[in-house]
Amino acid sequence: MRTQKILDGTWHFAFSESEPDLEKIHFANVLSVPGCFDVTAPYYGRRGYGIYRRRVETGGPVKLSIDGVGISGKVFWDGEKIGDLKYAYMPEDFFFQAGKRGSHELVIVTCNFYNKIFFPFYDFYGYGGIFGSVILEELPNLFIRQVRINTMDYRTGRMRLRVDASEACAREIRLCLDDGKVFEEILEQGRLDTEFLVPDFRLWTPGTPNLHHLRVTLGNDEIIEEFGIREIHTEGTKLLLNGKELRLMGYNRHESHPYFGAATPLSLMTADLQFIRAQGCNFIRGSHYPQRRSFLTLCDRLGMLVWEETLGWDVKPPELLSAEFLEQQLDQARKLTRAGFNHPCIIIRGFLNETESQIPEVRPIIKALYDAVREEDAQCLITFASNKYEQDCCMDLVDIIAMNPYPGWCDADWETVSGVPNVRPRFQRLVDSLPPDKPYMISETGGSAVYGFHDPYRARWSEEYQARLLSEAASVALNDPRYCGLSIWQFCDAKSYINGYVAGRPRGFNDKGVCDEYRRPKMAWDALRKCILNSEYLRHNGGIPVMEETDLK
Ligand code: ADA
Repeated sequence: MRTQKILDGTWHFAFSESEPDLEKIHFANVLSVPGCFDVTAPYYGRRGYGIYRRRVETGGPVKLSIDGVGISGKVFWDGEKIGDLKYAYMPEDFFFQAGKRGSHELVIVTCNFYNKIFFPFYDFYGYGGIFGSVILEELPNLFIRQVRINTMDYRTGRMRLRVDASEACAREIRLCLDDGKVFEEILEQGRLDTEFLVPDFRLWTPGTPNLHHLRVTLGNDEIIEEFGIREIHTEGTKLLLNGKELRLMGYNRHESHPYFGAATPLSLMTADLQFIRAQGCNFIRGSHYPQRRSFLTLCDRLGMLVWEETLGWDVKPPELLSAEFLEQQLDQARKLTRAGFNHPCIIIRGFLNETESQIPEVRPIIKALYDAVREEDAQCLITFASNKYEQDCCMDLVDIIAMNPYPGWCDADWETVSGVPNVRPRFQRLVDSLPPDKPYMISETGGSAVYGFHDPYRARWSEEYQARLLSEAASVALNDPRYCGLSIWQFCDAKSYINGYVAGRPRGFNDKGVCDEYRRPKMAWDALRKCILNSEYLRHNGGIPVMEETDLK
């Protein structure tokens, strides 16, 4: 097995408002990795360069994995640049020669200035720092670069396997399944493309998240890949998981917490997902950027279905139509699909949240992104979340239609006592306008509530108003077979425009969470639990039970 060094811990740290000269940096402070420097004194809310340094005892060929940074970064090894971290939140692997065995210097320069991929108008805070683990693996000279495993037939346990080696060589490769069946194959030109059968296999579903393991041995290199056997596809307006109707219910979730920023610890992610699952939910939309590898592993093991998407929020022309923007989106889409390929939890891949999909010029962009993802992954469902509703002209290009309607919130009249009665008719008009032959889900809907604000009039921004609004939305979408899914905007309040009172972001937060930013549930959490308990959705959620009233005491 490979020697793995988890480099998380206390690193030396320096902050600079301008591009730093690595030779002149004085590392006067220390910070934790993972961690966001801008949620930590004395750097609260500051924009600039956060420079992290530590020493590593190693040598020879290595792989360095960084599970996301913000907003961008660069990596240096003994003073030499080994790579860029161009995209916020994107997991990256760097393969390089670490030099002679001994002590080496690793520097990661992060930068939280906005750029042409992460614009300041995005409705979520642009955190700076190292969001996920930094891991170094020592490699032999010939090593396994990537293993891809996907289900070909869930009825027989037939899987497809692709292994890529570091060199275009012809070598024997040994595969061992769940520590039992062994089979040998030959790599050709550094690649193996084959199929295999898993004996005594167990399917992966949300209620029974069974996983299998494949040990791959090539010369002196060996890795173990975890995978699940499951097939997702659509049939008319339905989603099918392993041939059975599947409906989705869950939340949009940001990686956000007042103390951790986007570098949320695994224990918090776990608590979030367990809380969501306790409602009987089976789905998370990872809005609006790549998810951490640790989060996806957690979703695989817990049985949570995931929509993963590239970074991009309401980008408009001219940026949207520029060749540079498209190139970056395509690059992100390919990288992300490859990085998450073996995670059975990812059933939907998306891009360009709320794009200008009502204008014909955007069709080739959607098509190109669709094709880029499809080229990497033949099975996942591909889509984007639209807010162009009846005007959207790209619905024929995706596998599942996903819309973000906000009736009862964005359309409520100032004088109207309540916008809740708008929900049902608006949802119905939208459904009536859709192509009749594709699955449809509500990828976002919601309304704000300030935690702890109660009002006998059920005024907007009160917990009472939000609970009524979301109950109405859920009672429609969870009981009508025309909807294959509902994902509420959003799981918890998340930091956004810090001076955004006018933009409807009092406290500097997007307050549409069903919990506040410290995960304290608002009234809507229990209201939704009750809706789920009595819904048709529950018969098609893949077998996740709802937490009982008695367990809530
Ligand atoms: C959009 C967007 C979300 C959030 C939401 C809101 O639908 O996709 O990221 O900004 O609006 O709260 O208004």
